[in-house]
Amino acid sequence: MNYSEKAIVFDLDGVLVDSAICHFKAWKMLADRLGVSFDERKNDQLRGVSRKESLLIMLDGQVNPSEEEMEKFMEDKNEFYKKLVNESGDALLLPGVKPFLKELKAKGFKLAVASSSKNTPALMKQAGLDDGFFDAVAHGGHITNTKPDPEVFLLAAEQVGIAPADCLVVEDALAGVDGAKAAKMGVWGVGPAELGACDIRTDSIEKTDLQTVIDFFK
Ligand code: B16
Ligand code: MG
Repeated sequence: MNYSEKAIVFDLDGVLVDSAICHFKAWKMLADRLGVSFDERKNDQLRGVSRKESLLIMLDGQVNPSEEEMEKFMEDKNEFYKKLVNESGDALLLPGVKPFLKELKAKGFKLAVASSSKNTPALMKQAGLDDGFFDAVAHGGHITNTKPDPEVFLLAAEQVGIAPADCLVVEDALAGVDGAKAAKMGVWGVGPAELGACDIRTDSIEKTDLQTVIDFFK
């Protein structure tokens, strides 16, 4: 069977690339500088949400900067984040991703990326995913409302020309799972976070059978 009328819509950070740890370290650097408490549990609330919302969650009302100061904080965090991503080199790409994408493509699926991150183009380039793997890429630079709003998922579906009901979203964050559900798409949850009810739930792309994805569309 050919699945050219179906799409798999991938989140980027935590699904295709291992940049979540770089976000954590960069926010931690800023939090330490500002004397704000920040740990992995608080960091979990930042997964999938925008840079500005992440800053507000990190600050947690412990510091109340002006708009101008917030812009500077976000710039500093992003510079440190980009440096960490750059240092991670080839390790940025998560294991098993490219072979799985090739298997899906061979079955005819349309493939898209839907990420909150404005760093998406640079990350995809570094991970070697900018070379014909995807039919569409929707990211934080294209949208007004970030996850859990469905905007980025609906944009990806529109770009590949597939109805939302025929899309399956791969996500590692609760904000993304909620956004995919709001877009009326199927949800495949990966990674360690508590994601609530999902149509498919696996540890990672590497630890997923192609048949599990195919069965979802049957
Ligand atoms: P940036 P995703 C999200 O990417 C990250 O999970 C989240 O931690 C980050 O705050 C957000 O992108 C914005 O990223 O600061 O690079 O624009 O999971 O939607 O691929
Ligand atoms: Mg993610």
